[in-house]
Amino acid sequence: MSTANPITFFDLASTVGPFSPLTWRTRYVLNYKNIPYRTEWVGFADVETVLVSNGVPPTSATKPKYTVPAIIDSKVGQEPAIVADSPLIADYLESTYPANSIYPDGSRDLQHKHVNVINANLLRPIVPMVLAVTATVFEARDRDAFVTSRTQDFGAQ
Ligand SMILES: N[C@@H](CCC(=O)N[C@@H](CS)C(=O)NCC(=O)O)C(=O)O
Repeated sequence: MSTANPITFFDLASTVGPFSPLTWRTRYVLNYKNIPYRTEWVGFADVETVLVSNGVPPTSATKPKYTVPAIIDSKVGQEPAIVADSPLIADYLESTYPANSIYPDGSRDLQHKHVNVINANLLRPIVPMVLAVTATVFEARDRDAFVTSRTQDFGAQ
């Protein structure tokens, strides 16, 4: 594997380093597989602008349409692979870089089901409880954008 073309990994900028459980999913896979990457830190206020300008596809038809994590794998002599959405990124990295498998013993489907259960029963229910503390990890401009966005979504400050 060449280190001349590390994968570009889009993660959320903060004052405390990597903090998003969703972007950590991709960071863990990259680290576990020892795949060279460089992090492009994206302010919360700039997620859509930065991803659109890099040709990253939307992850949803509804708001938020553009989300991190996302990766660009620029391979010499080939079209770059541009992937968003943590489960799709995991599948892409596993099929492209099979060493240090993240799906041992045919466990892919079970792991994806597990993640779906965690999302529905743990992550989504605790979001309203962690919104206030999440806002504190951003620089001022991103914090303002986060508070505006989540106030619209959850109807309270
Ligand atoms: N289904 C996506 C969800 C990713 C997601 O929601 N990312 C958040 C950051 S943790 C985001 O980019 N939000 C942008 C916004 O709310 O505008 C995945 O698993 O990658």
